[in-house]
Amino acid sequence: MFRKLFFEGIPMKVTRVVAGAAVAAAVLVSLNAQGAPAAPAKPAAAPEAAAIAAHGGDASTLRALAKRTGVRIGTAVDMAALADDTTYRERVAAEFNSVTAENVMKWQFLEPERGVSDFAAADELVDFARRNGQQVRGHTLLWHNQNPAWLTSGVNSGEIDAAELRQILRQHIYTVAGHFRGKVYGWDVVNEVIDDNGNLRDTFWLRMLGPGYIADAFRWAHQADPKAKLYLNDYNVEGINAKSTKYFELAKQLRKDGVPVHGFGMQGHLGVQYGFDGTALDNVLRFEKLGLETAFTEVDVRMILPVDNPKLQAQAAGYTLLLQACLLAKRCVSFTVWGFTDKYSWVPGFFSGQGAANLLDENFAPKPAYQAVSNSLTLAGR
Ligand code: 9MR
Repeated sequence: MFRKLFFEGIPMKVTRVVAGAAVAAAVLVSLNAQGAPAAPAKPAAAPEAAAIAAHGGDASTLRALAKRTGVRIGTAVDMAALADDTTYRERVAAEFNSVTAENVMKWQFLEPERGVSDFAAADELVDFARRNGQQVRGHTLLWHNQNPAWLTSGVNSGEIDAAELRQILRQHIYTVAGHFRGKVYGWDVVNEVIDDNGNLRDTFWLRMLGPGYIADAFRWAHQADPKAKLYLNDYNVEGINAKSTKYFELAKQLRKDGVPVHGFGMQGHLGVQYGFDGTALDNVLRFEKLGLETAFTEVDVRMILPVDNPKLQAQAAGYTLLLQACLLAKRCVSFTVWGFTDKYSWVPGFFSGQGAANLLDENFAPKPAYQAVSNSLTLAGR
């Protein structure tokens, strides 16, 4: 499948597979250029590598099927499950070629004490990914949730004023994007900065720093890691609506101002009880017309429990809608699920009475949605 891609600003016709390989090579080169330990040409043999073969090998895993489409297939990773649950670990390795930290790259975990960085858990994920030939999406440099207590209490008490907050944010972005330079291929630079009515979200960032904090965050991230793809990321922006339209206007303005924004991330937290918005592809395409790449970054499709067959079918349709929008678009580079087994999912804890949002059930058995994703990738590949 030949597609028109823009690589380093030069329009070229390449297969997406070739483009993916070029990106991987660039990551290796940049690692070496920074004096980091030279990456081996092939990922070192690891127990997880055997798992890839054990789960159908190259022929049938999602990552093998996705490779033939040029769209990366990713999952959020729960580090506790990765440490404790062998089946989970094997499936992460076997099925996905991209990973996102579900939590451990958030500020709360990276700087629990002011001035003291703790990269241990995040580095573990980066190492796991390297051993298994996977790429890493960075999530997230700036959010209104999961910030360290010292930061939120300092802001709330007035101990940290606007000028200091700006310095703190800049330092955080330099430190974190700098630490992972060459190790993550992209960052959700700002997460959820627009509300459902299409206004800039009322957060302490906006109240204290004014709307310019968004452009600042992108500029600082670009300074710290000039090769990383820098993303706006949010939920309820999969279709054309007030919120996604505000992002469209914001992205257009930022690009016009020369701010280094490269991508639009649509989280994709859907629920079968709401139905699905058929404008997803049009939405993706309008962002791509601005010159941005796109990605589905946190897909899951929840349901009101108990599970039944019609809900499972609807769930499969929800996954399919978003995946096909990505496959049909020209510059949609990845499709990431927010967890892949119902055994570990944020959904039941946040939406009472809801769950079963993932591709595999709590025993790692594939649901119709897994089959649907697999079929879409199979049919889209070449
Ligand atoms: O899945 C994450 C969960 O473990 C955390 O407790 C939660 C805290 O708010 O964040 C979840 O991940 C969120 C992501 O970082 C941003 N988009 C919404 C995700 C689901 O809430």
